[in-house]
Amino acid sequence: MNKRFLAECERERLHLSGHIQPHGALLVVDQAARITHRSCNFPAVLGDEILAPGDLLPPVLAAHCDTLPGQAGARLHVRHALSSAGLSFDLTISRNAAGERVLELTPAPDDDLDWQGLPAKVVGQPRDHDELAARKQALVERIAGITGFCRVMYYRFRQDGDGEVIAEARNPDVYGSYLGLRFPASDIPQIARELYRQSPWRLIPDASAAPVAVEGIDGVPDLGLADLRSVSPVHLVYLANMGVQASLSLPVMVAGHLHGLIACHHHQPRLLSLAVLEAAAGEVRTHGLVLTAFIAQHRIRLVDGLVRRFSGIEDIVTRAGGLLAAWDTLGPLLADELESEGVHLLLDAEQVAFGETFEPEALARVDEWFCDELADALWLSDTLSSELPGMPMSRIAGMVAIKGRAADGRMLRVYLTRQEHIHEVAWGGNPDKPVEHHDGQLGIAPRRSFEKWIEKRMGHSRPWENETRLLGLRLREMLLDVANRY
Ligand code: BLA
Repeated sequence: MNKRFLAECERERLHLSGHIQPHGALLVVDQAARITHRSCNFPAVLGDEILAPGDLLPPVLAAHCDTLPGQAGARLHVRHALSSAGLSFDLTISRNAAGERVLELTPAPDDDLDWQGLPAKVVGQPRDHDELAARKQALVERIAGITGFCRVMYYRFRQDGDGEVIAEARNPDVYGSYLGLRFPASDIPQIARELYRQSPWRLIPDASAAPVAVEGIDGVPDLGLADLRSVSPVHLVYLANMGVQASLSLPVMVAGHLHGLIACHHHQPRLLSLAVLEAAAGEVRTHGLVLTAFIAQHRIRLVDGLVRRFSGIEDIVTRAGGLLAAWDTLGPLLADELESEGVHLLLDAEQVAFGETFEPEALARVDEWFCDELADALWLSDTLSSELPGMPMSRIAGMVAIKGRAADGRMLRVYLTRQEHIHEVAWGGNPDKPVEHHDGQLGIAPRRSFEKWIEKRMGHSRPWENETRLLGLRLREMLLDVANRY
């Protein structure tokens, strides 16, 4: 992947585009309720409401503004806040990073929710992973029902930043399926994810609509959290290549992190009212809380059991009279506890091994690097050959490395291993971005085809679990403790 060109995507200052999408009008006001900026379409959208930079905000809007909390990122929705030129307008007010208030007025389309015929809402806490998966499927079906979008996907981010579609509801007459496909991290730059983390939704009702400039007294206002914010030109090409005219993304949040997006596509322009957007965002927010509770429950049980975990090891070592003497029982037990296929234990120059382990040359390189070049007491990887400099060829691709010095000065190292797991990954199009000329310059471009593209993935083991670090640290503590005694 071309790193130099990819950095371009992270440089686009999305919040300072100085433009909005044309389906609504926008005002920025200062602390004294004076208008500092407005979108050029303001008169056209609002009919006879001619407000200009320098004017005071009219009382009907100022009253709503006063109720907005003071912290940056605060947000307020008012349905049918204003009527003008025979139209009713929804109002969103948000506070940007500079402390200014950003007002967005959008005509309220006459699409009030028809709850009849919607797929049922499943409530309560899922008990296992199967029930959780069913819940994700039910969620995308319900969001499709609420929004009327033609393809609704549960797009989950992986630890490596790539993402995959794990549930999908779609109209098969309009769209093909992306279910099970993976997409590279670079499709959604970090800078955009940060904005989605802070917003309840991102709606692009018409990807081919021309943006409108925002004019003002001085400078370009921060529109990062404004839903009307104009869309990155690169992303507009992406949507066009996907055959998407309208898109909606709703963040799935787990403990403050962006866990995924509910990504919705439509083949025609599609504008939603604040009422519909709030209903959809509410369902996704609730799902995020259910998911957080599910993950938290698992983690709590693990932490509660941690003190007792590995306590059997102590007895085994005591009976045998030392770590190395206990190896016949200890080796398989350690491998099993961390779901690894092999394990090495080294105490100064002495060493024992069990299961699928490193070839001697590879072990020597791993040991030299981990002991001499790395400060960390615990390190793990599922793609050793690309992360460990000078690593010789090996069947082992995954490792948890643990080290510590016993009280008598002996150096203890434990390497838990996983073998290379060669497998196929189905991507939504070739994930390597083409580099193309645009505006006379070479730059990165979205791919043209999203047809399934199979990669044969080498050099990776099965990924380590989220809990592996915690278990590894506890294991380290316990092993050093027994090493000190025997
Ligand atoms: C934004 N990219 C996005 C968004 C999604 C995706 C969901 C959020 C905006 C939206 O709702 O449309 C990507 N959409 C996907 C993926 C799926 C999907 C993975 O449906 C899978 C099912 N994109 C590129 C390149 C760049 C890039 C090369 O391909 C950068 C040079 C950038 N993507 C990019 C930018 C945004 C974006 C800048 C922000 C758009 C905005 O909010 O203005």
